[in-house]
Amino acid sequence: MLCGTVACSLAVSAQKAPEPYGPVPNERQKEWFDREIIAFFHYGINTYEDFVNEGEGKASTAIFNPTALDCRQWIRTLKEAGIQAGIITAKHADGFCLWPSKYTDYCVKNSAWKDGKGDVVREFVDACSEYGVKAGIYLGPHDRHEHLHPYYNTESYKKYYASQIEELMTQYGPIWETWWDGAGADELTTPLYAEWYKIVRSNQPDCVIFGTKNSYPFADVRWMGNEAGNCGNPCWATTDSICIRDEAGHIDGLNHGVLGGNAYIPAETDVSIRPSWFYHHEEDNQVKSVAELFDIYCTSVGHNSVLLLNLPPDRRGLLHPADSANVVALRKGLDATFGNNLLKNSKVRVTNSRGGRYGAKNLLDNDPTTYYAGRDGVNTGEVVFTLPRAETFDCLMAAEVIELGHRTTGWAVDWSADGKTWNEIPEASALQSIGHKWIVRFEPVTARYVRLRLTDGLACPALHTFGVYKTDASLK
Ligand code: IPT
Repeated sequence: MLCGTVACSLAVSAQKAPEPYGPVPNERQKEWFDREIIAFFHYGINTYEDFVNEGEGKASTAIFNPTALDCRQWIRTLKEAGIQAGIITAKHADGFCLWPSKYTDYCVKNSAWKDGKGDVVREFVDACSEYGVKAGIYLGPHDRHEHLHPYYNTESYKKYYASQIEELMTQYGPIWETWWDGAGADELTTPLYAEWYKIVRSNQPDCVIFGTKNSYPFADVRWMGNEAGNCGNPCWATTDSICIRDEAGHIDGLNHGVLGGNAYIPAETDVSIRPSWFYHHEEDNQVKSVAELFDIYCTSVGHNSVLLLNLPPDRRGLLHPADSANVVALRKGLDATFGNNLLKNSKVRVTNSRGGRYGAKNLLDNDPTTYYAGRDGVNTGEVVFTLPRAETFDCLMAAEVIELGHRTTGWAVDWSADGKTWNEIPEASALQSIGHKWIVRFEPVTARYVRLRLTDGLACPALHTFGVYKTDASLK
């Protein structure tokens, strides 16, 4: 059709994609977000000491002697649990290296394991590549073993760490994430990290960097402020690049992020499936239950974050069956719950419609590449869903188009039996951030009508998913 009128050209331009608002994710951050759960493997010399999680760097290398180490078993578990990335502690704070580093004797080459010929990092990256899982590396910046040397100073340590990160970034194939723990690392200054950053970025352009404290200027992703899985509500992916450096004084910058912050540095949620970071058989009966893992999933992945879940291998060098069973059961329960959006066959009515390809039906099609958007300059609106019949649900999920930035800043969800009298869901009555995924759980309600109210925003709404769900019994 030829279209020469003003009205027609307006209609066409109204169907253009919304412009991004504020800071937006880079390619690394987008891919990181979509993986949702990453496994953390705390494994090393601490595993072979009695109840040590932060070794002093004095334990003898001889004690590192797994009897049945099999990284393929770890990664098979990830596959079963639908986890697509893993990070291994190549060197924790004790300084013991899981690979035969040229630059130290404090490593596997002086252990009894495989007569000193083994390389755990190699076995790990090989297993990851065999199963199509992304491999990440934690090279602890803090190193107590090096501190024991009389000639320790940060200048010599800079070179030592640089040589080691270079070994790991150049000899082990693609490294998908690297983790700069802030624990015990206060003396390591930003200029030191600047040197190390160059080595990571030049060798591994796609590597996501977890940074905090003094490594923060190089971070793709931030710490979220606690190790209990509790991301703030709200939890913005944007932060203020200054305040985040001081964890003690500005914990909110980590846990909540900063609305309108000048940098896009989303929160990563590190939490262990056991009380400790390293394996201790005394904790075999304290493995987090499926219900606890689901709680954590909802307050991490469901709070606009990525869950970095620690599964510490045992002294054999294998994942304990209790850990594996629960993480696999979590995945089954997640699929059973979120695989069934009870709104899927609803009629959808919307007050703020951009039109064209951006209709609100896109919220229900389970396709993150299609989305609902409002008109430019109209930042609020309502979407009402009429279900074919009343359904009972106890959970809801919304997802924004993260490429377009944080847009909606106030939202709520109501239900109705008759489409006239509306009831607030108390837990969903004054929500703020959405981002990659926002999940809310509540007492079950039975309703034929559901209303999503977008009450505040920085730009017109752009969401690719909205749903209500019934939590699978296996997660309770
Ligand atoms: C805490 C560090 O201070 C922080 O920078 C980050 O690395 C975090 O660990 C990772 O969990 S210290 C910890 C004892 C809370």
